[in-house]
Amino acid sequence: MTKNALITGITGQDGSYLAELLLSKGYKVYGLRRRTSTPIMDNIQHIQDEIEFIEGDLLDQGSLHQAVQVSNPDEVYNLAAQSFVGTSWDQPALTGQFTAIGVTHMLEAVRYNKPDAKFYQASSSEMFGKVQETPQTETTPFYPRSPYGVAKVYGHWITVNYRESYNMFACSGILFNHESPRRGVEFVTRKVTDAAARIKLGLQKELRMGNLDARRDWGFAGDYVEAMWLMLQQDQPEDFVISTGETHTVQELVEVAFGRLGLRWQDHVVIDPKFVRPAEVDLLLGDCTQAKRKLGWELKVGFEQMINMMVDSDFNRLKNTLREQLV
Ligand code: NAP
Ligand code: G4F
Repeated sequence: MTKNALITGITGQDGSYLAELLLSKGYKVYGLRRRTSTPIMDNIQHIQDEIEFIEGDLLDQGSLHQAVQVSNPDEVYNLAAQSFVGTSWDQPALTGQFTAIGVTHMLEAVRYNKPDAKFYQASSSEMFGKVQETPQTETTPFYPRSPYGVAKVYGHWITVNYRESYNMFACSGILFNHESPRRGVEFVTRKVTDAAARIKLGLQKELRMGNLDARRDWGFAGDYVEAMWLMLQQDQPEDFVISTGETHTVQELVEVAFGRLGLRWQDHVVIDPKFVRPAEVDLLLGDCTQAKRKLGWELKVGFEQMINMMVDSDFNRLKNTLREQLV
């Protein structure tokens, strides 16, 4: 029988890859989408005719009740959030409302309307913040370092609480950074790959950056959405760390991206205090042994391969735009 899935955050990076995956498995996919004056559908344009969109917002409880009633989901993937850490210092209260309280709104909508639906919460390695041990596992204590991280800790624990209070199948994926050509340009990987391509094409001269010493465990978003799906195919709800088990500095990322286009990064990168954060997460490195063992999850795309993919995508996109402008 066809399964129904409801995805919040469907227009985002992960929402788009997850929708593709679920459609390929024969799911009927419903996507919660905010009304915007100028719709930005870049990530899902190619599959938009296969998705049933429901208008709603994490802050509007009624719209979430309706979304669950209309979609009658077997599985709910709660990916919507204010997801940019930098912005969370500029808009801490809004980040708390979307990224923390929004999770409770979604859980309530599921509890009232479809309590047997399986629920996935998009938790984050940002919750480990000032890391208490390395590598980080499912049992590493949280020590968030940003309003975003604090909000995600709330979202994580309210999901655990609904599981324990109401016996719901509710679980969290503690996902480490994952990237792709569909990543927003404000995040460091895409900012760097886009800038390297612009510099190569003569559209830009310098790239202004913050802390190059921070270390992240970067994987490919397409691999990570598979882990989300696998978590909801289990008999018992359980939280899992999803990561590559490798860590790289921001400088290494810059080296790979500029190197792909034969550029010397030192000739272009300028440190700008504007991009240095009030409190930094210095090092993230995940241990996903449990996900490999219990879910059978496997990583397919490595760090360099992913950065090269992003650089090539940005370079080709910009080159085509330039070509069209010349015609
Ligand atoms: P993203 O590209 O920023 O997408 C966020 C999505 O949330 C967008 O579709 C956005 O819609 C939607 N949204 C934001 N506020 C909303 C609201 N009030 N009501 C309804 N929808 C709202 O993020 P992503 O990288 O795909 O990440 C997906 C989830 O995983 C997020 O919860 C993020 O915090 C979490 N996460 C991400 C990573 C990572 O490395 N990517 C790692 C760990 C956890 P609009 O298009 O209308 O803005
Ligand atoms: O790419 P970022 O903005 O990602 P960050 O803060 O690690 O958060 C991402 O991953 C989390 C999982 O751990 C998600 F939950 C969250 O939603 C998001 O997807 O920054 C990565 C690192 C930071 O240490 C930052 O200080 O890059 C450093 N950085 C240095 N210069 C910069 C810049 N980051 C940005 N965005 N822009 C810079 O110019």
